[in-house]
Amino acid sequence: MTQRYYITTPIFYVNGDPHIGHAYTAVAADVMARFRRLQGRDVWFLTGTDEHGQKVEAAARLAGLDPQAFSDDISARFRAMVRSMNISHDDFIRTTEPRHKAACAALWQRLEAAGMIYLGHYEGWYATRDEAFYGEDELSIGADGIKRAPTGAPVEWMREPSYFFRLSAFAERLLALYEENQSFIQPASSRNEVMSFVRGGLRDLSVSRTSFTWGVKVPGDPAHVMYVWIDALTNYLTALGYPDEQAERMAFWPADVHLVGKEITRFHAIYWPAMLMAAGLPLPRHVFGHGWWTVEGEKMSKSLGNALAVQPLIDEFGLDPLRFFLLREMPFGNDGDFSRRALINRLNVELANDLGNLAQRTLSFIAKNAGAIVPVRGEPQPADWALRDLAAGLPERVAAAMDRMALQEALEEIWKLVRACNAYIDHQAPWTLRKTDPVRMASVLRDLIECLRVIGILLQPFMPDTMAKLLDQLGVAATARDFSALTEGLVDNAPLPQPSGLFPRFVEPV
Ligand code: ME8
Repeated sequence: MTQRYYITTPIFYVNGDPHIGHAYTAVAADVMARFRRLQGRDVWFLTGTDEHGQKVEAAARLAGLDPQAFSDDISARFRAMVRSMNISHDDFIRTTEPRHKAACAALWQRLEAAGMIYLGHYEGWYATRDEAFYGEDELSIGADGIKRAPTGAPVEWMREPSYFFRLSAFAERLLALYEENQSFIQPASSRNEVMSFVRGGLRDLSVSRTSFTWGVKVPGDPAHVMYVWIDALTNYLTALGYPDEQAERMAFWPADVHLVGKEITRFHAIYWPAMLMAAGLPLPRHVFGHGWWTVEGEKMSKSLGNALAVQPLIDEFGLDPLRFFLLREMPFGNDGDFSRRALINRLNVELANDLGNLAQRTLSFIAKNAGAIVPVRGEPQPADWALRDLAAGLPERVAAAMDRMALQEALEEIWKLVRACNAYIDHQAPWTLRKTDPVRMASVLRDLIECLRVIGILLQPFMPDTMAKLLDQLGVAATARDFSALTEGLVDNAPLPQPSGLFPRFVEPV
């Protein structure tokens, strides 16, 4: 049976425009989804928008729109952003859709029936910006005299009737889960943080609000709307057809990975599994909290006006170079800085010079001097074996890195072969062999394009359009591009199309 793979991104708040941070998560999830598809797995990849809550209601008011019209507009911008990043999602969920409200109501009722929800009162310090309550000990008072959460968000005292979820009952079971499944929370830094938080004890969670109305109504008590995080987390089930547990797509549950930014790992690694345990539903296999991008050394924020939109970057640098940069710049899980200089440097060194040049000089040499056909191998020499071994072992090393979601490491493994090919072509010097030993020249060129084929196939998830172009130039049939075809080879003497450059060098406009 085909193994299933279900991966999700966070659903993004529609209180502001999409930016490079959102695109980052979407691209990383996209690379994982495409990689699994090429491995032959049955993939479901979900993204979407989170449209309820006080924050969205307030943003809509500021824009002079009703929250639904406001959400429709911003949600469409997120949809456009993921389209322009060439994201291969299978579904785009919106929490204002009827299917989602039905799923939230059903899950709520299931928790209530299990005795996991009760009515009480909530009072405490609430930060609207974070949609979260904070303990007194977490707050600080700024120079402006305003009380703030650790995130910098201003807080205000709130008291209201509220339903509670019996989160406190789950601390032991959650800790046991983290112990038994060591990779449930990744990376390790997030795991440690969550574990010490849970060890500190959990309080019951306030899961409804009466102070505003933009949300999913609590079944049987319409004065309350559900806390936006309860609503939001449920989206991962909604998209599979919950509450219809017979729905075909429910076979994708439990999710393999919830990919999120590290600031919301807590919600996914504590609240969500506790809710699922309480409802008697299977738990996701992994929660991965990736790092944060700053822009030119600064935190991205509305007030600084430095949130990078993706379209101008795609227009200037090209889509695939941008996708590449996002995953190449720092180990997946770490924070990184998005700077124009770093981006241009990566593009020119690793794409234009290393890979682009390798493909260009090999393929145009074949076009000019080897009859524009797939050259035939001769007697191998030791240098050939070293290169062939490196290429033959690469798929396994890349797959092992991807299993750990070490996306940057996967790229680094591939680049080891790219660099080895460049060293090989320099040492073997086919331009000299052309005069002295044409049989050997053909053999060298063949080894090079076999490596390019492996590189092109493995890089498809990262740079789908450009790698399609490379594989076209190598004459690789569309049916021979998934990972099962990696061990196959090119066909002796098959004609090769006219090559053209893959990655132009970026030159700063003067
Ligand atoms: O938190 N660097 O939505 P959100 C890297 N609706 N990633 C970034 C980033 C940055 N500077 N800025 C944003 C929410 N992200 C909730 C989620 S899920 C059930 C509900 C990415 O619009 C990153 O994935 O605030 C982060 O977790 C997400 O956008 C936050 O999006």
